[in-house]
Amino acid sequence: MFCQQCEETARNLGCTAGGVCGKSNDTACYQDAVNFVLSGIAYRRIHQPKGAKIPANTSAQDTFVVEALFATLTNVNFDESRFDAYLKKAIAYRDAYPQIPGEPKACSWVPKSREDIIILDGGIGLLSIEDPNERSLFSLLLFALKGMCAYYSHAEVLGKTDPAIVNFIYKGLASRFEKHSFGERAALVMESGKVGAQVLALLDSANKRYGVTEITNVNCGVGKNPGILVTGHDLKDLYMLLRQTEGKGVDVYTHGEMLIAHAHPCFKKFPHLIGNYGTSWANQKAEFPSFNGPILFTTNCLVPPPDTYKGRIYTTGSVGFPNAVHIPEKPDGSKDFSSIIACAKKCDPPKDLECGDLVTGAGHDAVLALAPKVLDLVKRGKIKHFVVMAGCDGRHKERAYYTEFAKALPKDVIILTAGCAKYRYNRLGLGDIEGIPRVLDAGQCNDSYSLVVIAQELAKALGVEVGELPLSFNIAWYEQKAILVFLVLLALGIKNIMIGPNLPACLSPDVLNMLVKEFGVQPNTTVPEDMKKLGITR
Ligand code: FS2
Ligand code: SF4
Repeated sequence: MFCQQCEETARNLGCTAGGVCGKSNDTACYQDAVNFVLSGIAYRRIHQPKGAKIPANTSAQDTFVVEALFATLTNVNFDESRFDAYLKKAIAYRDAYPQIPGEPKACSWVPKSREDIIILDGGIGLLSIEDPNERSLFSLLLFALKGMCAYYSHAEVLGKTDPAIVNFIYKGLASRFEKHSFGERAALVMESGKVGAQVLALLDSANKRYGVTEITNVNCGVGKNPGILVTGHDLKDLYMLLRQTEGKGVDVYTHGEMLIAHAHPCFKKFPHLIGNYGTSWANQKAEFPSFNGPILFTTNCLVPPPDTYKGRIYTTGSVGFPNAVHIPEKPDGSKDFSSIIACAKKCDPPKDLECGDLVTGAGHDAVLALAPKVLDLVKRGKIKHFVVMAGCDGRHKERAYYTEFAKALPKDVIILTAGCAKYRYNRLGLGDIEGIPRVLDAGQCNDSYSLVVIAQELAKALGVEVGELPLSFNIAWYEQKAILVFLVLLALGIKNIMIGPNLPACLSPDVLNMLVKEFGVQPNTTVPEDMKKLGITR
């Protein structure tokens, strides 16, 4: 195996003998095989000669490609048997297209045995791309496509689709086997940022089905009933579960990225949605044992569970873990959560983690409703700077940097955040500036879209360019959705983004050089030095 798609990759080079995330060599090889054949589907779809007899309606195939690619994103699916099924289905979809003369191996490759997949050098993983720059640029693109598929699938289940986004996913996948110059590949990566902005906007509008978020205080205590903990990003799963648990004597709690649900009016109507339990994905092993009840993973991040709560893990959607109960979607889009509800009834109520309450819901609608006040505070010098600290949390000690950075910010600085990175500083009691919370949490990582809208609207109101605002970016990344969000920011012309705790391992020296030269991308260093670099004065 060779995987370097996340920030915790071994030695910041690549995982080669089992993943730091817990992904096995065999599962990693299966994921490579799925990715390889998905690129084969894309190649055959895009390169058919005029008049070729191609499948008439590909909507089921499109949904499949999005789901399968999403399943290969970090911490989504650890279950080899699910990838075996994805692989077989991918081959069937690919083979529904006519062959093309001179097509790449991915268009005809069929493994004859498991051993054909679990091999170290089968020419199907990313290391088979020999040129380091080509590999680096295609890796960046592929990671962005994975993030795109994750967000697109959430929008799609809520009825929002966009063929232009799907077409770009095929275009990107097919490019693996095409001849492109460095410049052309770099342009494709930038295009993924542009399309990424479209997918974020699509999901933002899809999530409005549950009402526009309001700035909300979220209870982090516990009730007396047994509970179900819902983690991940899929609001529709949470909604369906809440409907099915009504009047059953079972409470529901959010975890991690699901915190934002409390800020949507539709979710506020459920009295048995008690509150948020615990912090970010990175602390699952410490926090989940005391929840006592079952845990539903609607998306990443899943940390391979220890025996203490292994039997209480349920997965749905693209998520999978060997031997965990998987709740499938029915043809009408509904899901039957009766097994997890029955499990909860047999469990003890959760034990209070005594974390203190949280504030969330500062999406673009909620913040822009406060725009006159915010602008007045900026003009009166009460707010001197905004710093976007969106992104991911992670397990490594060096992430304490983000807590220290938040603590060290002068009191006239507002943090704009989204994603699970916020759990590094959203309980610090950083206070407010004349009623405006100093940590404005827009919600999930996809709600970074809100932060961009807020910045654009503030710039407009002040009659300046976004680049002229007292606004800096100090982003924490972990997985491929954060890569997509990063590229979205670049595509929108945001310069001098600081990123950490490590730079993506897939960046070749030439690609890194391009990011530094053209966009001023910079790695984070120490808190005092970075404050200076970002122009934040004390
Ligand atoms: Fe956090 Fe994990 Fe949101 Fe990422 S819960 S790192 O995959 O998607 O941010
Ligand atoms: Fe390693 Fe990250 Fe890949 Fe897991 S997802 S195998 S930790 S690089």
